[in-house]
Amino acid sequence: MSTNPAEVSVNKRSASDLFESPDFYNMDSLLSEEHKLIRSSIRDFVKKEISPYIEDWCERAYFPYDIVKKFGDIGAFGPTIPEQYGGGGLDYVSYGLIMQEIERGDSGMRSTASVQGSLVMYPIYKFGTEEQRTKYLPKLASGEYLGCFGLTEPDHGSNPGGMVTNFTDKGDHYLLNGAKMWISNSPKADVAVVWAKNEEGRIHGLIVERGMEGFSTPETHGKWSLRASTTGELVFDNVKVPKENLLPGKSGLGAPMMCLDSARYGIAWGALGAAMDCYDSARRYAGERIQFGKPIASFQLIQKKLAEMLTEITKGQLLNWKLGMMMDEGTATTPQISMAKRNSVEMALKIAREARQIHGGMGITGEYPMMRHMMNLESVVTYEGTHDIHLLILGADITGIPAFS
Ligand code: TGC
Ligand code: FAD
Repeated sequence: MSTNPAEVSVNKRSASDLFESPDFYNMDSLLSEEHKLIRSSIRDFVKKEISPYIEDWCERAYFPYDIVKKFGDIGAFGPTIPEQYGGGGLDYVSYGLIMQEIERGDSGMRSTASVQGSLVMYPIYKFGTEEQRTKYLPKLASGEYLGCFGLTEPDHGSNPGGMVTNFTDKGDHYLLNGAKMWISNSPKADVAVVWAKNEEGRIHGLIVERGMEGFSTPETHGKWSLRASTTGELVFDNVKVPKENLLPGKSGLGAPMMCLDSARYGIAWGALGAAMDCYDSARRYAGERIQFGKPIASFQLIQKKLAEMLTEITKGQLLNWKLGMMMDEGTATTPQISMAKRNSVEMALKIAREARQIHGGMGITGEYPMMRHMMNLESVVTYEGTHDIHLLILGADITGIPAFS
């Protein structure tokens, strides 16, 4: 234990969440009063309900199920879904800001929220019947139900079009067989939006409910990343799915890909939040940590790190804000979303590593957030399309030549 007063005060201060967001280009001038209010209420929520506990949850690989109801109460589920179905009726910049603030707290917590909103509520709203919307959306919005999204399979990750999970028409119901892997929220989910092929090999979405015979959700253990998020499989062994549970509005791979557009957009903002948290911690620590008789912030190499971090964060803020505008206009394209997701996650990973270095040895402890963010971001750089798949999406857009296979 150090006897250096400066070091002790750093350790004590880091026990509480002092986060202040960088805004070097006055991005706030581009936000409405409502945007700022939403952001500050989610930030306050994170400081009170997530930051004090997150290190402990992650150490114990514990998913705090209570957070589901709390997210429902603050409107974190389905912010862009119309209010008549329990959603927030908000724009995409609001959605982005909510994801940014939650992931600033922890990527696993953001996963819980973005899966529910973009990958469960969105397809039910977009492709579901009025009965499906009324039956599921209000309960998902309030947090009474937790949902998950099953696209990835053990042998089909980057190539979801190759999926083998399938259903056959049995007259009064469908019979569903197969398995999904790496599914966020699955062990605790009440409902799953599952993508499966019919007898003609066409992909459809089905709503599968916990309790249906032959449906199980084994948990995936041993993750060194997203430890406060619960991940598992979805196993379908001759599950009888009522015909009214098929999402009729769209079929083909394009249907789940549209959901991914919305979720990847949220991740672009979320990862920016994680980067801002690491930068903020590094900036504060550099001002307080004394070496060679001076704060380490007075050394040029530390200033270089901080200056480069702020530059990348500012570029990311501008990119995300502009993308939010295009999402609201309905003009954002999949490659544009890929660029923002890819940019944010790579930037956040680099910033987490640099910020960790600024904290020296202290940076490897749970007293500061960088190692947790860094480990979480290793999932974020892989899910919702890997870093290289997004590069190939951009490459195909630039050249007109898909290089996936
Ligand atoms: P490709 O031939 O390009 O397309 C097949 C059909 O789909 C259509 N399509 C889209 N439609 C609407 N919006 C989009 N964004 C679309 N992208 C594709 C396309 O027009 C075509 O339609 P049609 O009518 O001509 O058949 O498909 P491909 O098989 O070559 O694959 C392309 C590729 C590799 C880019 C794509 O499959 C991909 O993005 N792979 C990555 C998979 C992925 O992202 N998985 C994510 C799983 S969910 C998850 O990770 C959740 S983590 C949640 C959390 O915890 O936060
Ligand atoms: P693979 O597809 O096997 O890829 C392995 C490597 O090969 C990667 O580096 C990839 O970039 C590379 N590669 C693959 N194809 C190509 C190519 N054509 N050209 C060049 N390189 C290529 N999925 C869901 O459906 N729902 C969820 O809720 C969900 N949550 C997740 C939560 C966590 C914590 C994690 C880790 C994953 C989650 N996923 C979920 C799955 C996630 O989307 C996949 O892991 C991801 O799409 C990659 O698939 P894969 O792991 O099978 O890797």
